[in-house]
Amino acid sequence: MTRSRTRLVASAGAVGVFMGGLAGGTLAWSQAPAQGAAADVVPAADAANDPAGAAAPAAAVLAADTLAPPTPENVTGTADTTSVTLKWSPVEDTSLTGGGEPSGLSGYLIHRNWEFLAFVPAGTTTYTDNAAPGLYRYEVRAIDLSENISQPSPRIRFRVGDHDTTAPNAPTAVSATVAGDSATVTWTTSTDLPADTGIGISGYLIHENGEFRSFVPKNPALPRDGIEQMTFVQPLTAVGDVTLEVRAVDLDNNYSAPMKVVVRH
Ligand SMILES: [Ca+2]
Repeated sequence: MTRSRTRLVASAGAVGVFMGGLAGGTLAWSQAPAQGAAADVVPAADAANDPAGAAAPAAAVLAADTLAPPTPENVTGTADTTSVTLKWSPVEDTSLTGGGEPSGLSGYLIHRNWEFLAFVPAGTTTYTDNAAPGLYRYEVRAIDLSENISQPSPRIRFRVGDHDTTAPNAPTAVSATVAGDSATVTWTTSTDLPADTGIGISGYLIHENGEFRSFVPKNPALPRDGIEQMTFVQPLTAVGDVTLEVRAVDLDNNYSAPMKVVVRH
């Protein structure tokens, strides 16, 4: 069975755009339309009816590329009061064992807050999102000319607009038990505020009798701020009744009210 794939090839310098179709044993695509002309979509020859393949341009027939391109790496960016600019390292749609011939890179897919935002053609490795003030998470995926899509890059987060000046919620359910010269401190994590535009929790500050002792980073495996238990073993230096405090701090260094627990050491 041969399924056809059609591609519109725009004028020089532009990117090919897929119009759909399923991957199969043979790929074929259209001729380049004249600039400004309607796209001239030529279906692939049916191999069963045309065993010689005379109707299909030989140069356009490739073994199916069924493997995704590599995941974009080194995704970084900057944000200001009106936009986020992303950049990443270029991806090559390399030949991989068992995946057929590489079809070549089509470009990159930008997702923002888990929704598709933009397509960036191959050869370009930056994208500027002119976004309203708010908090945004971005992912970059590579897509090849056979519509294989890579895994997403690690998610990165930016806040557009003025700095976050609102403290997170305080942690709750703070408790501690002492063993030897350490206290095992447990708390329920915080959510950053404002709820929709807060820059996000950075971690937690531990104080002992009013003195800063430790910074405990938030669990990086937790993609969004959320409710979970955290545990940290804090060495104790004071003796007697010792007051431990846990504060949440956000990425703009706003910190919450302390939640206190007193232990005997
Ligand atoms: Ca905040």
